[in-house]
Amino acid sequence: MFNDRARIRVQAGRGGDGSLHFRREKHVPKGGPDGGDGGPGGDVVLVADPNLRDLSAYRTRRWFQAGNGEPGRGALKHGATGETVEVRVPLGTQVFDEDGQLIADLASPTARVVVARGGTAGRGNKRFATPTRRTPRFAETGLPGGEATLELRLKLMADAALVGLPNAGKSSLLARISNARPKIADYPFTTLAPVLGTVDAPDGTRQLTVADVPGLIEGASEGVGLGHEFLAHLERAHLLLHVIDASEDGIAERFATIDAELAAYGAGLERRPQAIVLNKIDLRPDPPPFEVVDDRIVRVFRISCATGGGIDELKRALFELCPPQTVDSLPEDGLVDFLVYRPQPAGRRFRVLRTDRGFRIAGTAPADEEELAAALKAAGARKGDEVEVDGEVLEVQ
Ligand SMILES: Nc1nc2c(ncn2[C@@H]2O[C@H](COP(=O)(O)OP(=O)(O)OP(=O)(O)O)[C@@H](O)[C@H]2O)c(=O)[nH]1
Ligand SMILES: [Mg+2]
Repeated sequence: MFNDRARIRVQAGRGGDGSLHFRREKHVPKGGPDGGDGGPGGDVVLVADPNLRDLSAYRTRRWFQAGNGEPGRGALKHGATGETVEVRVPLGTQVFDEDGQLIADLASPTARVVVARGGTAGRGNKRFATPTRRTPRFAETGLPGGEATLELRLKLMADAALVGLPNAGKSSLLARISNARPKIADYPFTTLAPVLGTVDAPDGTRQLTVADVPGLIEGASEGVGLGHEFLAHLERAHLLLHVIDASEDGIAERFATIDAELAAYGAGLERRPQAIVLNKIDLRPDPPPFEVVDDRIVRVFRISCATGGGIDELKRALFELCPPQTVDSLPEDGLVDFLVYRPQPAGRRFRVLRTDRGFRIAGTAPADEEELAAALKAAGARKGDEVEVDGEVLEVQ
């Protein structure tokens, strides 16, 4: 099974609490404050991995939790940072939040996106010492880490993608030019899921990725056949290789059928450059000329996957038609490689401090009691503990 969608839940680590501690010295009843800071919580990071082909790993594993920061200790010992968790996803994975907003696009092989930020650590009491407050009897508690439910959707990254009716010979062509070994058979819908192949340049200096996508038929963009589910995988190909069986009549009509589906799907496919590949010329060595006039058509090839005729020329031309990608060469129709990170909602306007009697709220205490209760609970407060809010001592409910 090829899985191009998954839903995962991510939880970053909580920041470690600052330490409330005083130096112990002989003959000095209470030395100066020496409580160290906690360690920040670990992040959850999505990482693009060009070796992964789909999202099937996330059908069984859906929950990712980073490590909590460790608390600070006396003698100014700072807590260790919580462990970061990396979630590896195939190149071309897009990340959406629960409202369906795109938050990140892992479209480059080095892409890394923090999807849940570790909680800020609490500062130890040493940090709060001032000339007028030599013995601060409180320390900050750490903040909870971010959490989110994420929808992952893979849109394959390929330099070129093969499109065409079933049985046109798309998989045969991929097998001829690349390292991929897709299934080939003389019945329609042999290919049930996209296959990526790597094509080596004849001089060995470059490689291209070519995607073979299940055959399209009329109505594909509305869900007829198999192809519609996979049209999304064409979106990021720089060139479409439109494979047509040239051994039969009606080449221009079959071109138009597929082209109409690309246009109906939209998303830039209607503007994408196309190379026409007239296949099976062994069965009809002299196919009628391809006379469609269309400025998206960059080349017309005549090949036979059965005999290998025309394959070398096509392979060479592919490297000319798919120039090496640079940031400047990316077209403007949505093929951009971008990374967005939406920071967590604005930080809280208060902090929970741990005191030697219980807890204290510093800053602007929230008007919402539930928010306060949740923050206290996250800081480790239990029922009956004392909490000082705006100079008033309350009991945690
Ligand atoms: N004679 C001849 N047969 C070919 C040629 N190319 C492909 N075929 C045959 O055409 C049939 C279909 O080939 P596939 O490569 O599976 O076609 P496809 O476009 O991938 O088909 P789907 O995956 O079903 O969309 C197979 O029986 C191939 O052996 C060719 O150049 N000449
Ligand atoms: Mg196929």
